[in-house]
Amino acid sequence: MCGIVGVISRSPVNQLIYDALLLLQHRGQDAAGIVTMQGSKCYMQKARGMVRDVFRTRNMRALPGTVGLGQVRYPTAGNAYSEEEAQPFYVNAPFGIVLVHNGNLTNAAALERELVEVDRRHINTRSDSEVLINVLAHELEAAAARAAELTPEIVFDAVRTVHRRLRGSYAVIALIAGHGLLAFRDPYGIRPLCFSETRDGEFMVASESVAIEGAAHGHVARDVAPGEAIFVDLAGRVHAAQCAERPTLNPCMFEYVYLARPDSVLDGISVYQARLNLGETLAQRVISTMPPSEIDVVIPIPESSRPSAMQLALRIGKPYREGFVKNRYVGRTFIMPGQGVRKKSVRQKLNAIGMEFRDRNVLLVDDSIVRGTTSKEIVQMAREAGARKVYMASAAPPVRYPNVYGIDMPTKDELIAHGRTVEEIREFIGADALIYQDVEAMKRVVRSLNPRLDGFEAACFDGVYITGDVSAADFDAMAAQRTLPLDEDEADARSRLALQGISEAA
Ligand code: PCP
Repeated sequence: MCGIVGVISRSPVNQLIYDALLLLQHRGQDAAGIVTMQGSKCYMQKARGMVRDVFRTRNMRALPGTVGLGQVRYPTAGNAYSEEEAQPFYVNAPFGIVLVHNGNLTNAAALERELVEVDRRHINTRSDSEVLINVLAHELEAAAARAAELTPEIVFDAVRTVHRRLRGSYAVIALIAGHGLLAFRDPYGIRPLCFSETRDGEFMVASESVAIEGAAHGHVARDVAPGEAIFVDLAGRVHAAQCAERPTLNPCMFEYVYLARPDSVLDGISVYQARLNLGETLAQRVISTMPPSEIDVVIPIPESSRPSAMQLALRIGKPYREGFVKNRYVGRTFIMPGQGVRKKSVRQKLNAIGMEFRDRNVLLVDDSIVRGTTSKEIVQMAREAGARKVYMASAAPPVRYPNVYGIDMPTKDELIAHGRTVEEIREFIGADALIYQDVEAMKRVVRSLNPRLDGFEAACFDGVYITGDVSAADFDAMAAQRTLPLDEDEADARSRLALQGISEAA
């Protein structure tokens, strides 16, 4: 999972891209990058770390131009710690292309072989985004060779072939030097991408609507459709074409559960409303599991669970109280690379307000339980704070299967719900009761917000891999691609930096 943004404007874009990346920081804390273009020359700054640390004034001054891209990275493939794998990626030929990608290619290994053996291209890193830019470059070169100039139709022809070659999830923004900005989305619409156009000729495309509204004070025109490509030439003219054969709209359910900001609207669905709806159905599960009279208070595990917890409390008629305070200077733990850092972070991230727990039966609500790191610590903290009974509810169903489409859940063994019953999970986290959302109810209440959806990519909950091409061998390959363990000193240093939200690039 990453956050990406692209802009074509009449004025310098460096600050606008920076602001948009800050608004997308929740999608990736590991690395950030911006590339701008002036004339046919590219200017790039990328490094490991958070946005505020990667771009200092001197870096911003060195990013001139009215066209640009940006990315915040949360690594799911390749080497999480490699600086070279920070995006944007650049290839020299044809034209000069820079690219940012959010998603995960499930056939990256096969594509890499093809690129090297057949297409005679060179791959330098383990990143699937480098594979993607090379596929795009190869197909653009082939399409351009058949015509006198690079028209939008030629670009779309190249994207058609790219769709035929790629598998998995991808939302992509690329700049083609001297020609314009290209954005496209995989034929299932798994990862989000939306855009805005203003009357004064500014075009902006981003992973989430919040980046457009917050950074450009613009209004989202619409989402890029699954399989669609949009090409904006340097004069600001917008061209669009459907480039996939059978596109369907199946956005990633985990975006609504956890990844996206609540103030974003993705594929016509307000993330906030989706979380309220999840709280509503979770309340029904609670009521059918235990008499609400056994609960004194409902407490969210900040941040993402708040809307669901609030709605649940309202529905069961119990007070909603803030029992944990989140240290705003600690990042999101789920997207931190490394279990050691994540575990250590929970207690530094959250602190209990004793009076909300003492002698009470508390119902803790989280958006999801993935590895169980947070719930186990939190239940313990609630008991230490004096709770009589600690019940736990998850607004998402059990996460039982790996995600192969860009969320860092690649191996089943690290998922607390894989191969365990709810009772076994309850025992593991040490709660007095554990109540999960129902898979079908989750899909129903989120889909009710946009019936035009064909469905969801919800493999981590239902085990259905929507692209239909994921085999057991692919899981093994992805597990093997996991970041190599760090030595102890390095892990400790990085853990300290992550907790402080400070990058080495600072
Ligand atoms: C994540 C999420 C749950 C946790 C982690 C689930 O919190 O909201 O609390 O993962 P686990 O079972 O593997 O611990 P954060 O990433 O800290 O983000 P937020 O503050 O948005 O809830």
